[in-house]
Amino acid sequence: MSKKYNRYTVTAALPYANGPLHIGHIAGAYLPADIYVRFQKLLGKDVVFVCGSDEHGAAITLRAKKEGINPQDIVDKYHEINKQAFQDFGIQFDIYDRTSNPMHKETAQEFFKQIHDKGAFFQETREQLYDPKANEFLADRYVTGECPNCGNANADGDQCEKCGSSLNATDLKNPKSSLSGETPVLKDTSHWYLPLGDHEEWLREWIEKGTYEGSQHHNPAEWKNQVIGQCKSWIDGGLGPRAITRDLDWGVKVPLQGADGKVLYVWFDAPIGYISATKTWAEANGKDWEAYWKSDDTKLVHFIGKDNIVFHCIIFPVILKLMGGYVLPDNVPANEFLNLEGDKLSTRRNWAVWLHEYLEEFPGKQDELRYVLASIAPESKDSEFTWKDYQARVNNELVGILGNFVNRALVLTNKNFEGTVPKRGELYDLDKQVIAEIDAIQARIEKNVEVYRFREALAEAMNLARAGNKYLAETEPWKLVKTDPERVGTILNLALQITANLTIALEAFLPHSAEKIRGFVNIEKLEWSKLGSIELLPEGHALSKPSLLFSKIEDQVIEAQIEKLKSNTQNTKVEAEENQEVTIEPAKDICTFDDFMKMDIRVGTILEAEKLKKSNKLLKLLVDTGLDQRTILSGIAKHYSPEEVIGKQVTVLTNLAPRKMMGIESEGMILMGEDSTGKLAFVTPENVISNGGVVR
Ligand code: B3M
Ligand code: ZN
Repeated sequence: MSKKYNRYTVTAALPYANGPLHIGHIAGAYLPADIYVRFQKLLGKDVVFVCGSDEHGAAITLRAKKEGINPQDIVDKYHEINKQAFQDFGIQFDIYDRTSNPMHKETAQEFFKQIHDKGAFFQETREQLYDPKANEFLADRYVTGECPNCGNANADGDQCEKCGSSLNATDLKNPKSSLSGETPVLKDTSHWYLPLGDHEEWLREWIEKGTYEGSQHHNPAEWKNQVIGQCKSWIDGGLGPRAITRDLDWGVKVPLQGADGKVLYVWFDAPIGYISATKTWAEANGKDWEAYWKSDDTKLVHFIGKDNIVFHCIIFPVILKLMGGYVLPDNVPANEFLNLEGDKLSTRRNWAVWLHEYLEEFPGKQDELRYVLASIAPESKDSEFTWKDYQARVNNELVGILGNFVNRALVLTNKNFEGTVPKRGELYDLDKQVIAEIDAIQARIEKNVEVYRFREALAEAMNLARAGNKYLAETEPWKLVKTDPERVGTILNLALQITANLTIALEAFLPHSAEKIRGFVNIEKLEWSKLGSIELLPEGHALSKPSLLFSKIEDQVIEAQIEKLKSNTQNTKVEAEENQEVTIEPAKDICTFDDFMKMDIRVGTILEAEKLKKSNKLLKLLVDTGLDQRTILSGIAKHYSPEEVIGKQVTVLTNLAPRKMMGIESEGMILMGEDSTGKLAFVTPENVISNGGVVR
């Protein structure tokens, strides 16, 4: 089912203006969004690309308290730093707004007031955590403590950075106030609540079947498994009422009498920031903002990281439905997490590659980082950035494949045909083969971009350069110059057509390089529809002098970055683990090949996951083993939350005799590696393969 859309509203998660951006933010949401928007604009679509600073919430006020300045100074500082970094990196938002703007406050208050006046909230006085020393109620990030789901000792009051689950501050074990370090006490306070449970039925229909208000809204098969899985897990777990106001003095004031000292919960107001930003953009560009949020021929796509799924797939859709007349997202292609050099990226521990620092230390190398992050993006599972891999991809792929091809095509033409496109003569098999490659590239890229598979789409674009290199290697024009100049002309004509095609194929991914190559072949930006043509450069067309597209990254540059990372971070966690005494379990008796062959070990995918009320060790999993879908109980609940494992490919011993635990039949075993320090890890295939793949 592909609905007809005339307009696109694309949003990227509003980064908190309490710190700089790192490569995890870029790979998680902003680069995929930018590629998708550039692509749609290449196709001539009507698109608005919206983002901006998320400037409220405890994440901001905490930072302000720590730095001894007021929240407005914090957001002013980081709004500018982040806005500039996005711009310098080439993320082309149509507007980069901020939620401290009056337009946003007005819009958020209007949303709250309208929904409140419909009676959709209820007000209640409940016990909240209160810091007796700081004399303040503790919202969300003002509290840290042990995550009840995964045991992370540093979970925030509203969200656990480790397992992504969303929490209420009172859920935390051994809570500590981030203001004074004191143990908070419980104290009564009144707030407004959104009874999410009232919306369970339509939310479940919308998530599982893609239907909404009686018609087909979108195709759930186009949504990522981990997004659907996390939402189902949330809905199955019971959608409790959600407090949507807070006792804070920084934020959007609650627009009601008797609500002094109360502001809107940041996750109520922030997503409305997409709408207020669209309003501001529309005003400045003579557009009708409502067309981008209220016409059902508008495709709304939210680009986010997996820790924001519940807010974009459950809470914000409920708010939009309660407002009435707004479109719901056609897709929320959330990415998983990017890790860095074997550890999680962390602002707190300064274990990060900061975007603004990269841009300073690698001037003019935006596309190198775009290429590497797009190539390793955590689209279906967490992935890893290492500086060694960055160097290898730049040197072997950008320099070795793309740069090398473009350079050879241009240098040979400049040298043998005075820098003009030569005549194309008779075509032989090798020519026809490469022409077929050129012709096929458009569909290959399109089908991947439309389903948010940007890694594959970029690989397809690079395959055009690979095909060009292969063509030159097989035809060897440099050997024919003296004996058959006409043949050389034909070969270089086609090589130059490939070069011009690369400017279209790469535009959405490597816009700076596409522009440089356009300069080399002396053409303007070409429409997407021209991709695949071998008539882009007419005979006699004058080329420009080429220069090197990319330069190699030297070892010492990488070594310096790794040193910098290590010296920057206070990563005691890794040091502590490294110092822990590791003992090795004694080897077991020899088993025969026949013994091993009795075990039927398969690759499978975890479709659903939930905690068991009566056990803090077991997770109940629904696993697609390729043979079937089955329930397996796994003793990993202390190490992983349900949200973390959904969508993960795992190794399953499928013919283990079924056994009943906690009254539930468990059919098989998920294979895990566990060392003597108790550290646990899944045994997963290196690449995604089909479920049912046999482990031999
Ligand atoms: N400010 C990003 C985060 O959780 C959060 C996104 C808001 S999107 C409306 O870091
Ligand atoms: Zn957790």
